[in-house]
Amino acid sequence: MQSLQDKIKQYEADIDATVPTSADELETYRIKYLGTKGIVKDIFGEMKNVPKEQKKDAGQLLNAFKQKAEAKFEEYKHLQHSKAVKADVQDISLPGTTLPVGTRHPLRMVENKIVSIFEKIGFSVATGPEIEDDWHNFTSLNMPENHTARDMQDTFYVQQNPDWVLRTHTSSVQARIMEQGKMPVRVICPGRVYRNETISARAHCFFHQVEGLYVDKNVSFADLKQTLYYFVKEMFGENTKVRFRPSYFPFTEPSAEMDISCTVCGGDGCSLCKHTGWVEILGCGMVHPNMLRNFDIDPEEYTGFAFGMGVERITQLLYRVNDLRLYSQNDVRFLRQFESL
Ligand code: 2U9
Repeated sequence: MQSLQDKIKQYEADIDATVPTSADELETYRIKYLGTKGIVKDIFGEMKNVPKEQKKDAGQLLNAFKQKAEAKFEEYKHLQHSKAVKADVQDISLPGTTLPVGTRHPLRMVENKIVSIFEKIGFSVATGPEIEDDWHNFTSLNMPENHTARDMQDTFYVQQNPDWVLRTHTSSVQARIMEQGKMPVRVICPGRVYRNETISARAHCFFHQVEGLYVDKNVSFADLKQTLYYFVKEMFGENTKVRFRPSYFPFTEPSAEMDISCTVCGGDGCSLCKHTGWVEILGCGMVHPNMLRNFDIDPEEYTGFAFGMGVERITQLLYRVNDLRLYSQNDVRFLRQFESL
C-alpha cells in the first residue's frame, strides 16, 4: 500500500508539472495516462496485490488519481482544435505568390493603335450591336433586297428572326450614327464582324474591322487621301509609299482600294507582296449620295468620305502572322510573342 501511495504521489506531481501547449503534446499526455496501456490502467492493475483490508482505501486513492488525470486532459482539451486553427493563420510576412499576368491580344493592340491614330485628328469612337437588323446592315447602306453585294458577304442569319443577321461589317454602326442626323459626323467604328466562311488559314467566320466616316460640308477626295496618308505614316512609318486603285463598294462612289509599299521587302518584291512590291490595306471612297438621302441628309449640302480596314490584315503586315486561325486558338506560345509590345 505504501509503495502504491508513493507511486501515485509521483505521478500526481508529474501531472501537475505537465502543461501541454499543442494538440500533439496533449495526445502524448492522453496516451501516457489515459490510454489502453496507460499509467491509470496499469496502476489499477496493482489492486490485486493490495491486502483485502486496505482495498477500500486503495480504491478511493486510485479513483481520485484517475479523476485528476482525466481532469487535466479535460482542462486542455481545447488544444485538440489548435491544429486546424493554426493552419488557417496566414504568415503575412511571407512574400506574395506571383500570379501569371496576361497580355493584350495582338489584335486588340493593333486596334488600339489604329483608333489612337484617328483620335488624334478628331475622330471619336462609336460602337454598336453585333446582332443587327436588315435595315442597318444592308438596306440603308445602299444594298436593297436582291442587291448582288449581299451575296458577296456570306451572311449568318438569326434563325428565330430572318430580319436579324450577325453584322457583316461595322458600317451598320455608322448607319446608326447617321440616323441620329447630327452633323458633322467624324467617327471611327472598331468591332467584330461575321461572315459564313469555311475556316482556313486565309478565311474565318469572324474577323475585326475598323471603319471610319467623315461627313460635313465641303469634304473632298483630297481630305480622304490626306487622312489616309497620315494614318499610313503613323502606322507603318514615315517612308511607307501609298497608291490608290479604283474599286467598287455599294457605300461609296467613287471607290478605291489603297495599297502601301510592302512591309516585308519595302517594295523590292517578295512572297508576301507576290513580287509586286505593293500590299493592299484598305478600301475607301466618297459616301454615295443615295446613302446620304437614306438618312435624310441633302447630298447637295453635305459630302463625306468613308474607309474600312481589316485588323487581322494590318496585324499580318506588321507582325507577319500568316494563319488567321492563330488569332482565336488562344495558344499561349503564339500570344506570348507579343508580350513585350
Ligand atoms: C456609311 C457610309 C459609308 C464604309 C466603307 C469600305 C469602304 C471598305 C472593307 C474592305 C475590306 C473593310 O476589311 S474589310 O472587310 N470596307 O472597304 N467600307 S467604305 O463606308 C460607309 C459605311 C457606312 C454610313
